[in-house]
Amino acid sequence: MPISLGRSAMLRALLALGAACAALPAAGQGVGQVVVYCSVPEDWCNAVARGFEQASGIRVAMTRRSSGETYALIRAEAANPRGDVWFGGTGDPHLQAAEEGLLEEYRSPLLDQLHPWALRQAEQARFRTVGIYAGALGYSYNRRELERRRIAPPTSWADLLRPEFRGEVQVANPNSSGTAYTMLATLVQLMGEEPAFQYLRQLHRNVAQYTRSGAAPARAVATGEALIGITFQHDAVAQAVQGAPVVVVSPAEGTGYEIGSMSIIRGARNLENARRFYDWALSAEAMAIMPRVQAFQVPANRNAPVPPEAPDFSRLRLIDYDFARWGSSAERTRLLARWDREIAALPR
Ligand code: S7P
Repeated sequence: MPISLGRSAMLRALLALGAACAALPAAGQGVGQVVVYCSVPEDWCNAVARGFEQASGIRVAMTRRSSGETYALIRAEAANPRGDVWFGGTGDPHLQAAEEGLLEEYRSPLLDQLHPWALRQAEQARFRTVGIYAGALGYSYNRRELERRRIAPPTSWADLLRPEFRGEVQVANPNSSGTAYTMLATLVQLMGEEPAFQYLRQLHRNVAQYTRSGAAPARAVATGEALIGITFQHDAVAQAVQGAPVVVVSPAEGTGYEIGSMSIIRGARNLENARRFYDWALSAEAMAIMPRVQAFQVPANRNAPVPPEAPDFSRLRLIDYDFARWGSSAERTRLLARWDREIAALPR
């Protein structure tokens, strides 16, 4: 039955229609926002935010913190989550958060494009996290400074204890930094727990400072502020390609590695947008951003280009890092508490 409207009713109806149309997204555009907690370097966070905004029309509110700090924040906000996605950072705290019920299960349609190691990370966490890149641990030294002081280059973990490196080594605090936790868990797996803590006690004498951020020691080596920085190898490569006199070392005894991860936060307020971000971030297109911002990890999508600067995993002496164990809530909490008690508290 046709409906007839008076003039003012017609005007009201037209205004209402206009307002409704203005609120609708144009074809192909998303609405609203997604809140991303980012644990990779700032440049990469910003490039990812811009890339997703362009691809989706969804606004990204991004904040950057180290891996351990982001884990602590998500835990503190669990009753009232403010973040939607946790992008990047070492996999261990993602696994711990998954186990503690802080993350949302999601099976992206892009999972079948990933390398087995990235998928294994997802399976291990019952799809509450996923691998997005892999990076090997190591250290770097300032070649120019070593030559000037006529110090023989270090090649192993053992070399870092040499007396000439007293007060010359930087590494992050494993509570805030995923990189430094990877070192802690790596040494325990490589040497056994008691010898590893004995090693860390000796290393402590040579450590100038424990930084908050894991990659900061590589920057300190580049400027000559530190002789040696323990970081992921790709973070030191990023300094070397900019022309700094930085030499990257993969320790002779062997070393550990990370599966950098991504997760959706449980109770995400923008869940649909979080899933769209997650799918986009797993694409080869999104991972192609990495080398453009000098992120030289191995990307998880099989179709994404591997930067030639990325350390070649097949040539590294890697331990069989037990992510299930060292990413578990019990072990990560216990190891960090032991490090606080027995290492951080030591005088130098
Ligand atoms: O710089 C890249 C990278 O090394 O940073 C992440 C790291 O966990 C964040 O820094 P923190 O050590 O301070 O937590 C790594 O996942 C990534 O490869």
